[in-house]
This record gives sequence, structure tokens and C-alpha cells, in this order.
Amino acid sequence: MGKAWTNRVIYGRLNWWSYEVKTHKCDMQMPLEILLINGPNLNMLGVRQPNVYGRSSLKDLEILCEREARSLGLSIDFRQSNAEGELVSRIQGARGAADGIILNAGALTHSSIALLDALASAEVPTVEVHMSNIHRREQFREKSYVSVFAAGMVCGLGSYSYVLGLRAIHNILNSRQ
Ligand code: DHK
Repeated sequence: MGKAWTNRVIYGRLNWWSYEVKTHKCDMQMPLEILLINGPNLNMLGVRQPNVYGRSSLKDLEILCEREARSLGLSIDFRQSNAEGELVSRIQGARGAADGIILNAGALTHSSIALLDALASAEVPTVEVHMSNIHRREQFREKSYVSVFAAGMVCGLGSYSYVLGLRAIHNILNSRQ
């Protein structure tokens, strides 16, 4: 996990009568680690309903997120799965291993208590993101189980929802005591 480590660096100096070993302190800032998870059907971005989800592919989204994360000093693990169980396992695995989660659970947003329970067990600060505005679509998309745990949600801005999601998690993590 991203923590400030204070290490002692050992170095040696050789002169003609002795070899003296000295140490000095050196602070290294490890990047905050973010698990970025995409749920079912998000592998179809760019092909699937472009009027709703845009023309960018999942790979384009990954490149955009990598670039934004780098500029914020975050390290991201970008994942997608169509399987609920795999998403649950990924979220469980974030406990004690990731500093933050960005989650677009796709349709599981609206149905999966298992994902909500995984988030609650992982206890990792989470921001929910969606490409589309889930409040301007069918009524069944209005309910989000992920929102019960998430610190906040960004939706309706296409790929830019992820950019803002990354900025939000960066802000949340950096304003912790
Ligand atoms: C993605 C999906 O696949 C839908 O099932 C959700 C979400 C909305 C999105 O907008 O990114 O309802």
C-alpha cells in the first residue's frame, strides 16, 4: 500500500586508512494503489450502444485512466470481468492491499448485494462511476447497491466519469488524517 517509508540508506566510503560505514535517512513516497474494476459488458465499450456508452473501447479507457493516475501519482490495477464471483474476489483481495477502489459494476450495480457485502468487508474507500447518467434511463437503473457503501458517485460523463472518479479518490485519500 502507498505509505511514506523512511529507510536508512547505508553507504560506504573508502579512504586509505579505513572503511567507514555511514547511514542517512531517506524518505520515499510510495504511490497510492487503486483497484479500478469494471463489471459485466464493459468489455463491449466502443461497440455496445455507442449512443449511450460512446465510441471509446475499454483499452482506450484504460489508457486514459493510466494517464490520469500517473499525473495524480496513483498506481492503478485496471480490471474487467463479466463474472460476479470474480468481482467479489477482487474486491475482497483489496482489503489491506489497495488504498482505494474505483468501481463501475455495470448492471450488477442495480442487483448485487454480494458486491455490496464484499465492499463492506474490504473496508477500502470506494468511488462509484458510470459512463451513462443512470438517473436519466430506465427506472430500474436508479437503484445502486454500490452507493450504499461508496463515498460518492460520478455518472453521465462517459470516460470523463472515470477521470473525475480518480481525482475524487485521490482527494479522499489525501485528506485522511
Ligand atoms: C454500465 C452498465 O453496463 C449498465 O448496466 C449500468 C453502467 C450503467 C454505466 O453507465 O457505465 O446500468
